[in-house]
Amino acid sequence: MIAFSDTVRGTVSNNVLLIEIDHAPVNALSTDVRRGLLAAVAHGEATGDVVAMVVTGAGTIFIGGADIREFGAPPAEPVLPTVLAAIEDARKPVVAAINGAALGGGLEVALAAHRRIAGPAAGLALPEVKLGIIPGAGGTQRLPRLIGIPAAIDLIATGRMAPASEALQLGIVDRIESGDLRAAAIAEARSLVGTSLRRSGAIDVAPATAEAIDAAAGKALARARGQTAPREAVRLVRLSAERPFAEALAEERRTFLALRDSEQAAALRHVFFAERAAAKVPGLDDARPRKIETIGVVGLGLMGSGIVTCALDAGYAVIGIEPTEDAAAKGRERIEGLLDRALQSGRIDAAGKADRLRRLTARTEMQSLDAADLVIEAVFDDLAIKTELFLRLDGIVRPDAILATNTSYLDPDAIAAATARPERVLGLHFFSPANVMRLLEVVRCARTAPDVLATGLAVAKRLRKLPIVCGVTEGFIGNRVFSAYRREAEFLLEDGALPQQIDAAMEAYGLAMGPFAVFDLAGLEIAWARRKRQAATRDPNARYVDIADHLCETGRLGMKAGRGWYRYPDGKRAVDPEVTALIERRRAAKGLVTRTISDDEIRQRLLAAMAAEGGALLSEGIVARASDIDLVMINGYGFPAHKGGPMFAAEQAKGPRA
Ligand code: 3H9
Repeated sequence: MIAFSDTVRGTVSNNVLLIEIDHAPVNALSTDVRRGLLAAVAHGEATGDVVAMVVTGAGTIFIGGADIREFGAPPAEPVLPTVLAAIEDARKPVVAAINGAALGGGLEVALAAHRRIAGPAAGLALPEVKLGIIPGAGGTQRLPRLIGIPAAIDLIATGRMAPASEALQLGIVDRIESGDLRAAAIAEARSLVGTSLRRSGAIDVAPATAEAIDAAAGKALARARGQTAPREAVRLVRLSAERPFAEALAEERRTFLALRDSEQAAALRHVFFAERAAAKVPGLDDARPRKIETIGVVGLGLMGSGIVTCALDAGYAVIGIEPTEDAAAKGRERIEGLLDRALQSGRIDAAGKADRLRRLTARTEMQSLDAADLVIEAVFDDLAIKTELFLRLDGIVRPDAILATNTSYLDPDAIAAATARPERVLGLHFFSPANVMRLLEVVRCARTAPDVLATGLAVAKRLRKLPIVCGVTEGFIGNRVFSAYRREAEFLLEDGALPQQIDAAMEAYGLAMGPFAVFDLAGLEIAWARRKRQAATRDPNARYVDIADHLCETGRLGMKAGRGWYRYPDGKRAVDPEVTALIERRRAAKGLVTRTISDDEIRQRLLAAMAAEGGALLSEGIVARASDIDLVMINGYGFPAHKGGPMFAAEQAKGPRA
């Protein structure tokens, strides 16, 4: 065994140097790994007994990409392009044995090799755009040479993962080996000795029509609003057909280095590490999750059927409950409808659908929940209904079963108090549509036992959700921050801005929809009902904007009603002079003096309002860290990830500390 560095070692087998990267947890390409790889290739080239080389990863990952932790500092030598040039230019054959995920710089290593063999579980991606950057070591130039420009645009500008089978079909890998990958790669490397080596950089880019390229770019960029990196990725892939390899590589590198230091990249890196931090929940080190195989869901409406569908996707057996046969049948139909959509989009096949339906029972007898390990209620958000339900469930489910409420606004501690075992109760606040939205607020009630919380997190992970732990407060994290945002948006109306100006300012910032468009989409009646409930206890000295109340009184309840803050001729949002007149009337009735409000002021005030509410949540101990709030707003409320979330944006706005 030869140690080329602390993280790269080599063994010679059958005159082939097997170079293994062993840098837990994901074999990221740290300076030490790059140094080791370069030394290994030089050793292979210089050693007479070695006829070829194989590069592979230790463990279940090939290479997880550049070491993201090094991105804060200037690149250290040897930089990855130097290492890859050494691999590609080697006189002796180099084969990549892709044993698992090959991501970013990891896939670029494989692309520089002369042949690529993948294990069946490998996944290949250039996910750099998700970090606000583009591949910086030849990915935008070598990949189109292997698979053509349209396919390369699709992969690089979206960052999506291609499973091994697709990578084979596209031509990224040369074959899939289900048996002993290393042995197969060593044999393959030997078979290349004395042959003319296929160097990716020397391949001519396959011609593609302008229409095909434009179509691929249009599709890939459709969801990249406001983001720089996906556009740059498209530009660079196009360049592969227009400029010599070396020249285009230099342009790629320049772009990579500029983007790496950009605000968007800093924000997206923050999001990446925020997601990893969110998984670490204080006080759960010794808690072991309970085994969950059967999930009961009470209520098969829109929310309940979404929850059921994602539980079925995750392999659970599900018992769905509705009070009448008719409602149970309708619930089942709704779930089948969601599965049909997944079937049509190719996400599941017919066998997958049949398997999911086999695991589903839709019943009227609550008693059948005695078989459930976890019951999630998704019934009407009313305290009396929910407490009564929990009282009943408490008498039906096994003593070790867990009860979860999906309430959005009610006090889960009050719901838990209806049971004899409040320690087995927690909140699982799903977002609608529950089978699509990644966010899940996991509510730790006053009495929730640590292993119950740990189970909630384990279930969330299996459901492929992003769980954020939160304490009990009205509206939890997201709705509380959103309420502050709503309140400030309404203040802005009184101060002189109009809904369309506020929405346009926030959409220019990167939100898919401004606040008033969102209110209309969600419907105005729930917030109206809440305001009416709160009227008696509202502080008479607190600023209160009554424009929305007047709007609701005229039947303008949002998009479903055809009118709200906007009108919707042909379903499209249009400014309504009636709303403008109403706003002006309410301002006049209060005797307010209005002024011109700039778009910058709108953005600054709305962001500050969110950050201030986030600060309150932190100081009340409702949430463990500011970055958790960012993740909630990004994944549940459409805050642009490339701005890092409201807490991150507020910190950035303060500028560098002295
Ligand atoms: C790039 O390659 C640019 C090049 O083109 C340019 C070259 C010049 N670096 O996610 P997990 C840590 S850009 C450093 O929980 P999983 C992570 O923080 C890069 N650290 O595991 C966590 O640490 P901790 C392109 C990394 O099994 C631990 O590993 N690559 C990196 O669920 C476990 O992570 C990507 O964007 C990294 N690259 O998933 C891939 N990756 O325990 C990003 C992970 O201290 N990574 N860590 O919290 C992933 O997608 C997933 O981590 C992966 C494993 C699928 C690999």
